[in-house]
Amino acid sequence: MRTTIAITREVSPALAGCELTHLNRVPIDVAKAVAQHAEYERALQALGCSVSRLFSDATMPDSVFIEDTAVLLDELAILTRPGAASRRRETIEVGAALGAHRRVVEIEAPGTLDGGDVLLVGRRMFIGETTRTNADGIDQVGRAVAPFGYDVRPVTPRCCLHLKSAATSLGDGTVLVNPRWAPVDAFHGLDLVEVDPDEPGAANVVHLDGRVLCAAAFPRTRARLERRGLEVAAVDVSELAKAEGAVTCCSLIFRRESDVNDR
Ligand code: CIR
Repeated sequence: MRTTIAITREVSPALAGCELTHLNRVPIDVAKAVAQHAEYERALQALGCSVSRLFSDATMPDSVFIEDTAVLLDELAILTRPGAASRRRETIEVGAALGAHRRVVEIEAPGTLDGGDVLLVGRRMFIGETTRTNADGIDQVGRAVAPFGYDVRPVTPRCCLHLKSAATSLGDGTVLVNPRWAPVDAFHGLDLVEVDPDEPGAANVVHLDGRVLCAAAFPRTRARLERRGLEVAAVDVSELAKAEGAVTCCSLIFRRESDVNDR
């Protein structure tokens, strides 16, 4: 049986001191966030993932959003240099954990990259140039992945933190998008599914082998996905959303190396 690994990271006791870009700061119930995060991990297990959780502490308020610290490909792992200076120390333990699974390459200064800006659709790798990810970071990714045939395409999302706030893959060349935030012209040739207009944040979903995990806050978009025949589970991540996080941000999902090599 193939093994899919999901690495998650504890909710920091300092979550309330998180970075915020597009949201106003409101009180966050950290205990509730911890409980929601545990539910999220159970949902990943229900999708077939083997979940492994890294520790956190009060020095890294945003550590639960582990997606931003790395990009996992079958061939290698890219350890990012997060755009927010407060988040850079998060990569230390993530790099150590990933070394057991992949060759690890690191983004170097002056490059910056957040994993939330990297959207892989087949061999097309769209990378958002945002407040977190700069052109140098994108160039470094391009050089690292060129030997494996990935086609890196820089794009510019609008009005949101990361590219994957605006668009995520549903597999088979299909992308869930908020057309007001996503660079839809760049997605020419792909099959686009739009979020419900009343749910602008709904484009961020985890897709795994034909099944989808979405935030419970977006029932109308969920219904759209179900009408397309997708099996969709929902998880309440309301406290994490107050820290500008969504469902992809809370895990690094990848195939076990031996399964990759078995193809
Ligand atoms: C931050 O601003 O870095 C965190 N408060 C939220 C990060 C969310 N990450 C993601 O969407 N990939």
